[in-house]
Formats: sequence, C-alpha cells, structure tokens
Amino acid sequence: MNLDALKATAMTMVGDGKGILAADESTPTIGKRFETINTESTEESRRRYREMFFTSEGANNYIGGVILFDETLRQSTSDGMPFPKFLDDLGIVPGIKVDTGAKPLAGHNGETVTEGLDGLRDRLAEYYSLGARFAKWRAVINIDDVLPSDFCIKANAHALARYSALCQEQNIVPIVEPEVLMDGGHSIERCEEVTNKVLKTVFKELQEHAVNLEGIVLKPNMIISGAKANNRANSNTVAEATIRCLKENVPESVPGIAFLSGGQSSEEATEHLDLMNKMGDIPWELSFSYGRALQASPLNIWSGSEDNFSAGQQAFLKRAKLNSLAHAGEYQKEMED
Ligand code: 5MM
Repeated sequence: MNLDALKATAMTMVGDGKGILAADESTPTIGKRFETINTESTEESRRRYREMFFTSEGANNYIGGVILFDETLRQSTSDGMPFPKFLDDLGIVPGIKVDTGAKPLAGHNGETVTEGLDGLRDRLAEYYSLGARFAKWRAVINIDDVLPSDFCIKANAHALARYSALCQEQNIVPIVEPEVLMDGGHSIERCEEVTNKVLKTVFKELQEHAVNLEGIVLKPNMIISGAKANNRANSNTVAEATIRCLKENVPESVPGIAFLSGGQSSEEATEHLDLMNKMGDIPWELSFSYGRALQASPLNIWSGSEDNFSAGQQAFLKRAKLNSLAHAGEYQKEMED
C-alpha cells in the first residue's frame, strides 16, 4: 500500500473546497430517474447524461472526484476520450462503485446487507488499470423503533471493512458509506442514537481489519429527522447534532468526510453543510458527495433533450459552486436567487 498516494488522492477529492459528484446510479436506478423526465434509458442516453456533468466547463473548480458506475467507467466523451482520462486531465479523480447492492439479510426481516466481496480483489485491480483511484461501497441501514438489529450493523460494518482493506491493498481510496436511511417517521434523536452505534461499529471493524484511517474518506448521513416525522428538527439542530455525533466517533486521522444527501432537497443539503463548516473547529475536511442534491435540477432541466444540454450544465455548475462555498462555510441562502 502506498499511503502517501492514498492521502494525496483523498485530499484531491475533498480538499481545497472541493467535493464529490455521486454519478454511480446502477442501471435500474438511473432508469427510475429517467422515467421521471420521460426519457428512455439506453446506453447512449446514460452516456450523454453523464457527459453533460463531466464536460461542464469549470466544474473542476468545485468537484474533486466523480463516482462512476461500471458502465460509465468504460464509456467515452462524444469526441472519443475515455471518461476516466477526461476527468483525470481536469484534475478530477475518477472513482468506481464496487458494491453489487444491498440484498435482504437472511433471517432478519426488513434488513439488508451489502454484497460484492467475491472477486473484489481482481475487480479492483482491473478498475485501477482503467484509471479509478477511489471506490465506493454503500451499506444501507433501515431505521424504526426496533431496527436496526445489532447483527445487521455488525454484518454491514464487517463487509465495509473487508472492502476497505482490499481497496487500500490495491492503492485505491475506499469511500466508506454507512447510510442510515432518512425514510420513516423517526425523530432526530433516534437517528443520532442509531448513527452513533453504526459509526462506532464501523470504526471498530476498520481497526480490526488493519485499515489505515489516513487513507479513507467517510461518507455518512447527516443526523436528521425522518422524512415523515412530525415537527422535523431545524437546520441548526441538524448541524449541531451531526457534528456532535461525528466528533464522538470519527478519529481525527480520517482526512475527509463527504456527506450523502439521502433525500434532502438540494438547498437543505447545501445549507446543512454550510452551517457545520461555519461552526469551525472541525478536524476533517467536511465536504459533500451528493447524488440527488447535485443532479435533481440539471436532470429536470435537461429532460433528455439536446436543446437543454447547456442549461443543464449551468444548473449543475450552480449547485456545485454553492456546495463548494458551503464546504468553506461561505454560502448564503440569497445566493440561490
Ligand atoms: C448515486 O446514487 C447511488 C445509488 O445508486 P444505486 O442505488 O443505484 O446503487 C448512491 O449510493 C449515492 O452514491 C449515495 O446514496 C449518495 O447519493 P444521495 O442522492 O443520497 O446524495
């Protein structure tokens, strides 16, 4: 393992005001997104949609890494330049989703475990040869009054740690993503309780698997009320609870934390990140790795039409810039207008 290279990659991804574009939707998920804009999902429409983001001029001022899906890693720009090389030339690190999805956890109703470890060493070696320098694995934790079970947390944390160790062995930075879902009517306190437990278990497993924390990026959920909760906590409460939870569980040796948006609106996700960075005294780069919160408005504006390609790029650049400002704690709501 070349730790210096891993550290440098992590800082390119989330240092210097930059964050990550999560564009790693699997084929079924991107199909669902395209249904909302009445656009057929084909290999070419997916390629063109992703190209809209990657070729947005100036995106590299705000975006330090892009998470790709296997299909996209092997695709090229309209001019024939492979996407990984195109991104790398702009100083944007190409990354790859390597999990094969959350599958029902046998014997545990309503819970999932993320799969994809079989053959992972060889897949990582191939992805490295194709230009990927970081990877992503997402564990999904359902939450209600009873769930998650300790066993589900342990099984997912174990898999995240095995994945991370394999990535570092192949000189690939692992994004460690244990997502406690926002779905449901739970309170913010319940989200904090569960996320505390999840993060504690994940870091214990990472240590036991000899993962070097200086060469990872953590991608957590924020501490937030369930989407269907009554009296949802306000933004300041979200920011304070999230920082409290992270400080309790994330060692300072971790170089960067890049949040998922998890179903928050684009504006909420930006505001929450900004409020946290405004609090100061943060020992890690505190950044974003948003999928929906970066893509929602460009997706709708594009709507599958070439005529809207540039307008979609402008919408993406706006969100990327505002999130970069939030990374620095310099965002203001008026900038949305
Ligand atoms: C981009 O979406 C990723 C999920 O794809 P699949 O469900 O098809 O596997 C997802 O993992 C994403 O990277 C993270 O959840 C962050 O995205 P959001 O939209 O939550 O910011």
